[in-house]
Amino acid sequence: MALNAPTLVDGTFPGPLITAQKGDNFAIEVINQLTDDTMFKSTSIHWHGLYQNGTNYADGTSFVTQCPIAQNHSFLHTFAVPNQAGTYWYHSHYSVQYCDGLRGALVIYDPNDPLAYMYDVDDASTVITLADWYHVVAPVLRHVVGVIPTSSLINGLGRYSGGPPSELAVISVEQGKRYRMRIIAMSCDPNFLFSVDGHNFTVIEADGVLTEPLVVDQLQIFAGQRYSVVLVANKPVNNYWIRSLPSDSATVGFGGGVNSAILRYVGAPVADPITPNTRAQIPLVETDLHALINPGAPGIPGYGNADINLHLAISGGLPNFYVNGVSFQPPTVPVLLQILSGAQQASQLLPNGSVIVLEANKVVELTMSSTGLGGPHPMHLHGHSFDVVQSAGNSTFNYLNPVRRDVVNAGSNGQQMVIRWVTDNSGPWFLHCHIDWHLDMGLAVVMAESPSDTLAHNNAIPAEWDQLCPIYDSLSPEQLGAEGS
Ligand SMILES: [Cu+2]
Repeated sequence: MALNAPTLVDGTFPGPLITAQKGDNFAIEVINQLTDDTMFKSTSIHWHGLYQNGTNYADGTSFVTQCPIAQNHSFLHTFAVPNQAGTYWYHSHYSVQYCDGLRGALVIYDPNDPLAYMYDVDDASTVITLADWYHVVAPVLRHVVGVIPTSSLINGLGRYSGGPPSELAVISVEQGKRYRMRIIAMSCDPNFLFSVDGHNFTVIEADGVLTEPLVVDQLQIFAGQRYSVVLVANKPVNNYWIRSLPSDSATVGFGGGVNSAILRYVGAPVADPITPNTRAQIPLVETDLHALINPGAPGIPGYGNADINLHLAISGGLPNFYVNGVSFQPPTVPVLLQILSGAQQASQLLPNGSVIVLEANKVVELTMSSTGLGGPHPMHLHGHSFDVVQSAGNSTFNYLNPVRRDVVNAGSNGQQMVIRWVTDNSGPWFLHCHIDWHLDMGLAVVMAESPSDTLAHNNAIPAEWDQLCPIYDSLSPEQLGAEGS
């Protein structure tokens, strides 16, 4: 893929859909042709949701797993994805660069999907990306306190308050068919309330993990999250509004087709829908979602009964967030390079106070509580899915069959969430708020899994990776672009 003007993949927003079949090996070369001096000119690309077990160096996380790719350089990401299928995405993981457009969908299809009997159509036409859009570049916005997006885009199209009645995204369906819609929240900030007028739909996947089918008529999806839903086109031939109400935007409501796309049955006129917005009757509740395959959180059930019981407290707010009192600042030397160079203890690893060392093959139970402002915070862990044993705002625990995913809402002031995973993937993995502005304000830590095993576990690091830091570190301010300012 080529990154080019202004900050896009192959010149489109969202970037091109990457598809694969379950079990495929990936080889993706990122070619950095960014030239716009008002934006960031270095980059790195993260493949959101893919575990990268044994290929931590290909995770694409600037200053955690690699140095950024400099302008006019490239980096080949080779990795395997055994045993994962579902809805993923890719985006810049360099400062707040993805807010300027560097984001796209990635879908791994399973030829033996156990839920394939539920739908007839699952292709590029049923991928639905929800994004926020800013009319000011990210390197400027990151210095503005209290940024809100100008508007939202569905599959790259949308209208904004005071703007022209531009074209909207159209999802075409044939009456009688069943569609697997893959909904991806690739926003930098807002979560979205997603619904389709006149239609219920059945959730079957959360963040790349199949769920027991659950019928809803609205879902809230946080930045970084994905859902597959089956929509049955069994209503009269017509146009219906698809609604995606952002939690935060300068463009509010649905007047004039803002925050909307069109579900158009074959045979319906080419016209905007006139369907009314109705109150949700059965909105998605996260605790009603259950992993379909091999359900159950790892380890001994019961709060505090894991091998490693961690508590991270989010505090602060604008302009700085803290995790257990420390605001994350990217280190100069990527954490992976520090580990490969011999640093193994938390006390040796930078940034000081932001790296948590975990022993290998242990069950981790992480509680994240929030006392700061700016929530709800969608927290994303690289390198794993996790079981959500307590959802924010919910007092009950579920160790038997909780939802398994890779981004979870940690809630707002006074709330907490609890997740579990197994440390079976040696390497440094970022845990951060997926509101990109919050990440930039320090809402992140690094989980360094078994540093003493990292070299052996990641044994195919290419020579090209070694060159990223010397090249990046030698860049002039002009070559850096706006981040040099
Ligand atoms: Cu946040």
